[in-house]
Amino acid sequence: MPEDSIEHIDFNDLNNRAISQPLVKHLYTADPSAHVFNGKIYIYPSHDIDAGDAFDDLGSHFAMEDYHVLSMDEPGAMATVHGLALHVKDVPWAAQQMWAPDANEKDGIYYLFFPAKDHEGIFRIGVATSDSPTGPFTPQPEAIKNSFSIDPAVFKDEDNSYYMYFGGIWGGQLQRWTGGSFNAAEANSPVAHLPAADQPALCGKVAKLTDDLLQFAEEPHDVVILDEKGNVLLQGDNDRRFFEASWMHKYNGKYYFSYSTGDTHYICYAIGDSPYGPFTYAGRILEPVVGWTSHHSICEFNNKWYLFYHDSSLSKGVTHLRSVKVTELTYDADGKINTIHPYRSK
Ligand code: FUB
Repeated sequence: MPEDSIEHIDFNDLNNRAISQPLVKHLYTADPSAHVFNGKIYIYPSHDIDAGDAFDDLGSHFAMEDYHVLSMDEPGAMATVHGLALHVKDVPWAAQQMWAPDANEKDGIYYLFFPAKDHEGIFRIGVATSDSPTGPFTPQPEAIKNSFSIDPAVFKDEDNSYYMYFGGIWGGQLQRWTGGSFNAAEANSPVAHLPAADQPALCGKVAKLTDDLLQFAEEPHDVVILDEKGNVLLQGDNDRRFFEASWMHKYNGKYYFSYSTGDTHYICYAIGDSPYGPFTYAGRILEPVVGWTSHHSICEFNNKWYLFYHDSSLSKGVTHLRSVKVTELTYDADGKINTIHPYRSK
């Protein structure tokens, strides 16, 4: 929901109409990546703070410094906020802006994947490990080699391969890498270097991870999204094209790639037959929430599916002070996801 409409919102009314309430209220959390480990739900969110940075279209006001993991016995149960999982000051290569993380598990080791700006102001993606799903996590000394941009989401396929989906335009810098190296020109413009509106949209990325989950095993591939006629989505198709917040889940043998459309505030999805795609646009999962960003994850628990998402209702619309929520997600008989409206109509 765009910021300019926030002053007209009656937040008491909105919170009464919200389909779900914040999982925690004593700190702000966002960008929830949910996983089930050992029968319990673990949520890896951003930890939103107000660091006083000016609002801009590069997202400088998202000045997060650390991560705390949440856990729940089941959806609807009370969420526990665990201690410090990782702080930017303990990551040698990172300088600032600990944005949306994800996690996964392999052979009893838990991996936290996170983006941050390095000491040159370039977003990279790092890995930190722990023997506990709640951390504390020990970071690798360097970011993943050749990593760039933001919003890592690590998907474990049924053959035990792990894939990282990532990328985000505007402040996420994905458009600065189209020439193969970082383009620092017009540093204050969120849209410089984006394709023209009638050109194929910039794609999110996917790369298989090495067996130790610490590096890319291959050059990242484009996550191509096609329309119903098999044409690639165009950059000007703001209601459907990729912006940020990748997620992957599998349902009935199909790969569901979901993402945020950013400046149009939708969570959409596209379906494919391989983790690499191509994916065909299939619709909206979540209509706009209060706050500029929308970011989600999807996970199955006890044969039901859940959407974890965030909004800025608790902070009364402050874009960078968000709260994680959860609601059930359902499919129709054809495997299409039923669109979720985050607030009941009046
Ligand atoms: O939380 C900072 C950024 O906002 C995330 O990386 C984006 O996905 C958006 O939610």
